[in-house]
Amino acid sequence: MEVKTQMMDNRILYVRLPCNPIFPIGVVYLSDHVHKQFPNIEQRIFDLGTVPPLDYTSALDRCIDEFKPTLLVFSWRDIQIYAPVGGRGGNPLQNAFEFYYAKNPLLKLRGGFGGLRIFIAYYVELWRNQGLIKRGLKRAQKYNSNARVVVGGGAVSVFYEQLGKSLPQGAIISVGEGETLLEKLLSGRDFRDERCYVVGETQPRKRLIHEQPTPLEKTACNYDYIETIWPEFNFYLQEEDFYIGVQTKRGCPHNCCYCVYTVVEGKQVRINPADEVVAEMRQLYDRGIRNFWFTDAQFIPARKFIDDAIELLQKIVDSGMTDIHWAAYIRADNLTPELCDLMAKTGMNYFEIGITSGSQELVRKMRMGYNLRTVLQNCRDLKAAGFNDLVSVNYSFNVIDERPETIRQTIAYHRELERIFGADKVEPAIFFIGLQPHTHLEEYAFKEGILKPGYDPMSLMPWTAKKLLWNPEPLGSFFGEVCLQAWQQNPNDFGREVMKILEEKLGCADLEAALSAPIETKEKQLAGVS
Ligand code: B12
Ligand code: SF4
Repeated sequence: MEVKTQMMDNRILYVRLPCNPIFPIGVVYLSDHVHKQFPNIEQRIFDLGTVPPLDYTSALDRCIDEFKPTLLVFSWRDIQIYAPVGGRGGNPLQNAFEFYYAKNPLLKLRGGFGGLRIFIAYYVELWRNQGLIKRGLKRAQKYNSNARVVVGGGAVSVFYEQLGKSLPQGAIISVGEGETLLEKLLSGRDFRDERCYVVGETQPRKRLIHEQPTPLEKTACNYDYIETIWPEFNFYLQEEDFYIGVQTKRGCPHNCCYCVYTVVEGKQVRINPADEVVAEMRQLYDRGIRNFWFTDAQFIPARKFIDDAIELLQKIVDSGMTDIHWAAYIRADNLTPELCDLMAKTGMNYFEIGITSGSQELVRKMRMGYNLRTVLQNCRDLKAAGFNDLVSVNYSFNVIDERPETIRQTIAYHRELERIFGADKVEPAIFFIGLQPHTHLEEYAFKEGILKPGYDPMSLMPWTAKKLLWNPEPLGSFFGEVCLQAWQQNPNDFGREVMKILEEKLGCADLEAALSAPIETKEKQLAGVS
């Protein structure tokens, strides 16, 4: 199908598909970029994250009838729901664990029912979103028979291969950042060299997701313009506890075995100029925003980006925005005392460290590139710099080669973090890895015969979900029981309870044992799978 749309005739409607009300930074950036390239194109943002579920279809219809778009840009943020917290329709991890591991038949039954509820909610959501895309396109074609649809966003980037089967013919499915794809599409150029494919026309190229994104110099988002195309913008300004997204860089150079960010965003780190980031924050600040989430895959991806982080934070200080707070994913191995000072001074009041395990041996086997000793030292520097807020430490047990000994090491490590920050300030977030396509862990699962190529990573069928919710035997049932006990004993402080039970059952190692990893190459080590 030849795409030659007159750029002046384009009317673009950005539809953020239903989602918890997280600021829709993706569509904001896309529409800002398009406006900078094609100032005369009419655009509108429509965020279904702010619409009650019963009104989704009628609100979408109304918006299309009113705006009559020629191009529909659907942004789909998340699909996967395995989290140790109450998600949409219940606590998915708890239900799955009750169903898989409970010995008590009543609990198993409850897990089964809870799981069924989540299973239904998950498929209803998938079908509903696909339905909204089809419906939107059909309706737009009533006004413009050439109307087209492009679909992208976090969820699409992860599941682009699967989604092609259920989206309308001619839909363009996009992986990763969408700015240059839209730019090419709107100027009538061939866009097929971008990370995308057209449903019914081409199959996704092999390793499409591993292709590098087209370089792009990011400038401050123009919120004066955004508020003219987004009638509901105020929704996010009213609630004081919203953390509004600001991106300071793209890309992550690491190889952590379970992580797909590094391919979605690419390994090449591209820094947004500090002045532009501050100018963007200033516009939000002037609209009353005080909480920012730096939406980077990692705020400090490696030591060589420390200077960039320092420059940005120093410019925030110089800007006089002294009463703000910010949060981010932080690789705490990449801090210096100077950076720690600036982090505390600029109001960082929450961060997540994804060390995954407190055992240096396992951290190495998962290819995470962390030195746990350095992380501890940097955390001490951060505390000394005056950081006195919440740290969420993400642990995922049982990823690879977990043993009682490595669990004891994780406990020792966590207790040391508690000594540094205070036990009430360090929140152990216990995740189980949801296996994602295009990761080293997926390759490992193929190699070990746990999954077969061609499996459906979006399936929530109990037999597939049990494998994707990574918790293999021999320790799988043990962790299952520990988690069930924790939910029973202290559901509101699940993470700390899990740590407590593990320590009661297995004890705590010497910190030194956690920090030193004997160098040995084992067959199972992920470093061998490439
Ligand atoms: C930062 C982040 C968070 C922060 C968000 C903070 C905030 N206030 O914004 C926090 C920690 C809160 C978070 C939480 C969750 N997150 Co999160 N998060 C991310 C992360 C790292 C960046 C997202 C981001 O904002 N990027 C910056 C913006 C500019 O990019 P973007 O929105 O993706 O948009 C760009 C492109 O996607 C594209 N694009 C977007 N839409 C469209 C549309 C079209 C047509 C086109 C062409 C392009 C396009 O262009 C945009 C501009 O370049 C991504 C991973 C990643 N590296 O992308 C995961 C990610 C989005 N999260 C994900 C998930 C699942 C969640 C949770 C649901 C986890 C959970 N199970 O609890 C929760 C949601 C919590 C809730 N309350 O509902 C998944 C979603 C995919 C999936 N697996 O289903 C991702 C992709 C991670 C992953 N690989 O699994 N998250
Ligand atoms: S887990 Fe973090 S550091 Fe590792 S590859 Fe992913 S984004 Fe990068």
